[in-house]
Parts: sequence; structure tokens; C-alpha cells
Amino acid sequence: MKHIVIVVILVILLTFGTYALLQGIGLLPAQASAQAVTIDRMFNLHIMMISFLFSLIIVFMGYSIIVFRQKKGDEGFGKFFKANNKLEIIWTILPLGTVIFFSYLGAISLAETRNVEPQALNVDVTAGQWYWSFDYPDYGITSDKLYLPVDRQVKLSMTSVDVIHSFWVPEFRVKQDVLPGENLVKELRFTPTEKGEYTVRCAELCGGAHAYMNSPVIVVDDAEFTDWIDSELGNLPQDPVSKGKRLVENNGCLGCHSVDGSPSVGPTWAGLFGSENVMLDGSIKEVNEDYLHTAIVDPNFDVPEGFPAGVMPSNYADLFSEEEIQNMISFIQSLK
Ligand code: HEC
Ligand SMILES: [Cu+2]
Repeated sequence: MKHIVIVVILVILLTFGTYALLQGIGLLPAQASAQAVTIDRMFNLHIMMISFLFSLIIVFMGYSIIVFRQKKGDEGFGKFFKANNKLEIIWTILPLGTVIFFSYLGAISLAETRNVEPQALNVDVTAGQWYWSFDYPDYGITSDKLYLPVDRQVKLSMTSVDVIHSFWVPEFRVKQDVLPGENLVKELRFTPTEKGEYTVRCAELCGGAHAYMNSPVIVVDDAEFTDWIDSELGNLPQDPVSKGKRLVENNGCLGCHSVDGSPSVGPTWAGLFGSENVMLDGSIKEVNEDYLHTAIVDPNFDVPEGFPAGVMPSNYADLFSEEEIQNMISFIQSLK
């Protein structure tokens, strides 16, 4: 009896200690969406449970090892009993009940985070190696940043142009895989509740630059959001060079090409036009409009020396119209 009382007290103390420690080290980043509240509540319950189970096992084990250790000259067996139905029934029912209770809480929380609000803002998300692109179909805007109004639900409809990616903003807690294929649009809803700048990361290993597949997520108030929409609409590029700039920004070209001469996965575009390029086979070619056109629609036709073949996507002829390709060429031409 004395042992039991001591062990119970120790378990309670260690449970609170472990829980306080786990809370103290800040396991989770800032809580910035309505869904995060629900998810953090579940996290918190799990951490309580983990603290208790950890203490239960460690205290019983530690206490037995220290207090009931074999003393010098003690050669016999310790006291023991065989089979105890009551005990076995209890330690089956209790964990089973706990697990069922948690799955019930889990189901409720899942439903809460999937809550659909009719006035949600629509954003179509395209993921590709290695970029995110955001379309606002209600406004006709495409951006490489995800601008969101605070306290309004956003509905993301997401597809990938190549491999599996995964949309993840840790501060919002929710995460959704993004799959290739026309009919595999994946939906994700959340309501940002804190203004600020966050980062969307790709949470699915998707190739060489996976770790850099980050884009800014900017949560602003309603007025700032409207301003942003207006400025995007007002600034819609008119001339071919600005249109081309917009296209290469929004389609991930700049993930592999620099515009200022700095090294990257592919050749820099600074000073490319009009230069003489050394090819893999040693031949020398003048970079003119035809050369750039071929380089974009059929990247493996001419591979410049010092760069890997087969890395640049080869489906741009299908993705872009002829006019869009011409605009991108104009932009590359404009880079001295
Ligand atoms: C995943 C990386 C990657 C992406 C994305 C990418 N490229 Fe490339 N690009 C390369 C590599 C590597 C080369 C050099 C090898 C080759 O030609 O295949 C190259 C070559 C080129 C060249 C020829 C450069 C030269 O010096 O010969 C042009 C022009 C070009 N890319 C345009 C584009 C445009 C426009 C886009 C976006 C619509 C784009 N690239 C997207 C990797 C990429
Ligand atoms: Cu990815």
C-alpha cells in the first residue's frame, strides 16, 4: 500500500513536469488560422496523454528497479502471482475506451477544419518543379505570391504540372498533397486569422530544388487586399517585355535561370541575347530569336556546354501560346 501511494504521487508529479516541459519548449509555430485552434487543441490533448503514459511507465519501472532490486545474498525468487483476470480486463478496457474517445475527438476536429463557408475566396494553385503559382479566377490575376485577406476563408483548388507536391503553411497547420492530372484537383480550405508574412513550403520530396520550393503568403486586411487587387489589375503589363517578365516570374523559369548573371541550374539570361554560345558538342551558335525559340520549346535540341540536359521542362510548347513564347523571348532579349 505504501508503495502504491508513493508511485501514484510520483506519476502525478512527473506527468505535470513532463507536460510543462513539452509546453515550454514551444513545439508549434505561431497559431495563425481558425483551423489551427482546433488542431492545436488535439495536439494539446495528445501531449497531455503522452506525458501521463510516459510517467506511468518510467515511474513504475524506475521504482521497481531501485526499491525492489536484488539485495546482497538474496538468491530466491521475488513474490509474484500468475494471471489476474480483473487486472487484464481493466487494462484492456481503459486503453480501448481512451483510443475510441480520441478517434471521436479526431473525427469532430476533422469535420471542424473542413467547415465550408460559402463566401470563401477562390484561388487556383499550380505547383511545379519548383514553384507555386496562384490564380485569382474572380479577378483575372496571376501571382507568384499568395495574398489573402484576414478572417475570410480561402478555398484553394490545387493541381500539379509534373510530380506530387504538397501545400503546407505550418502556421495554418493544414496541409494538402497536390497531384498531377487534369481531373485531380485537390481542395484545401482555411481561414487566416493573423496578419503577417508566412511561407508556403512543399512538403513532398519532389526533386533537386524541393527544399527551395517556397513562396510568400501575405495576410493583409480587407482594404490592403483590395489595394493589391487594384494595383495588380492596373499594372497588368501592356508591352511584350513586361508581359514576358510576368510570364517567366509566374511560371517558375526564374527558379533555374537568373536575370543578373548569377549562377543557377540553367544558364543566366543576362547578356545571353546576341552572344555566341558554346554547345555541348563544341560547336558555336549565335543566340538570336530562333535560337531562343528552339531553346524554350525543344530544350534538348541545343544544350549549351556546362549545363545538364533533360532538366529544363520540355512541355512548354503545350503550356504556352506562340504569343506568350514571343513575349518571353522579348523579355530575355531586353536583358543586357
Ligand atoms: C528545372 C529547371 C529549369 C526551368 C524551370 C527552366 N529552365 Fe530553361 N534551362 C534549364 C537548363 C538546365 C538549361 C540548359 C540545358 C538545356 O538547354 O536543356 C536551360 C536552357 C534554357 C535556354 C537556353 C539558354 C542557353 O544559354 O542556351 C532558354 C532560352 C531557356 N532555358 C528558357 C527557359 C524559359 C523561358 C523557362 C520558363 C518558361 C525555363 N527556361 C525554365 C533549366 C530550366
Ligand atoms: Cu514540390
